[in-house]
Amino acid sequence: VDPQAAIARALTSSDHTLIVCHVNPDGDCVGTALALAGALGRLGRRATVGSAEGVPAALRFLPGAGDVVSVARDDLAWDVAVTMECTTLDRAGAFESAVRGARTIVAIDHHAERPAYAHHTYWDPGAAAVGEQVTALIAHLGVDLDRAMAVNLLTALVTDTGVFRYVNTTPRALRLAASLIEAGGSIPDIVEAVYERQPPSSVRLLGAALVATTLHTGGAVAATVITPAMIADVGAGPGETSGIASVLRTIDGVRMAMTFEQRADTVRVSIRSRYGARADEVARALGGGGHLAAAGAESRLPLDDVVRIALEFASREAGRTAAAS
Ligand SMILES: [Mn+2]
Repeated sequence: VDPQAAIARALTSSDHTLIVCHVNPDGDCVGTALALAGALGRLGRRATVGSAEGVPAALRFLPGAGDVVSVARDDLAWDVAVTMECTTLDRAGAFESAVRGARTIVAIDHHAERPAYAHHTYWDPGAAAVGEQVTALIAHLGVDLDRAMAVNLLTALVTDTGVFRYVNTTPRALRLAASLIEAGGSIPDIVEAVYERQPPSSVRLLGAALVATTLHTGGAVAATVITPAMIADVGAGPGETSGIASVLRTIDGVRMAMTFEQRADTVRVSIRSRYGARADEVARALGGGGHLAAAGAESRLPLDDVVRIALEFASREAGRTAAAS
């Protein structure tokens, strides 16, 4: 069965649809969720976007971002719940039970692992972003892209391709980007809003994290621990550690780059890799997941254990790919 057709049918007969972002929300899940909500609105259908951890400051420029809710009202019965990039339902955070309670569950994902909890699953690991999948879905719904949808979908694509630098920058992704620009999106405007309006604390935290970086496995693995003291020193808030791992990956010879952010009861691990080293393998060893080159985990183990396990798997991946090249 064509999942797009079944999902389009479910959505067009739903009076109230919940669209859920994953925890640690990014430009792809938020932009794509807002675009889908916009398309459903154009069809006269009510849609609510939920994000358990809200909308990161850098994404608040997205059209409709102000309407995103972070708490699920339990007095509402949802006809359809759509999850964006939630490989497992715990990725929906506080919205997990609302999703479970919906009459029909739809999962849209492009991560390496196929979600296994939904009635309808639209899974395409070849898609550069779920934004790419939802653009196709919106066409299936017969809705023309307006400027708001174009900005949201282009932001999904820009952020998930690292501004068209990662290996997922396919001809298909670039053709889609061109059509989204024609529909009113602007890459320079999105790049400025997402990456170039950082608070000074973020740039200072990056500096501290870079200074504290250690190299392992003959320089193939880079790692840094971000402590609560480092965060307090610069006055940074939650989410300001994102992007640091990709800077570590720019070091010559590095195949696997990792940041370990010490939180109250957890350690948040962000992993970026290249040359075929599997970031998602390392993430899975810590109970997380993700893509080949970008993955993450949040572990309740003590910091020392998390770092030890991550370094062990990262070194193995770095060694395996170095031997193969
Ligand atoms: Mn994505």
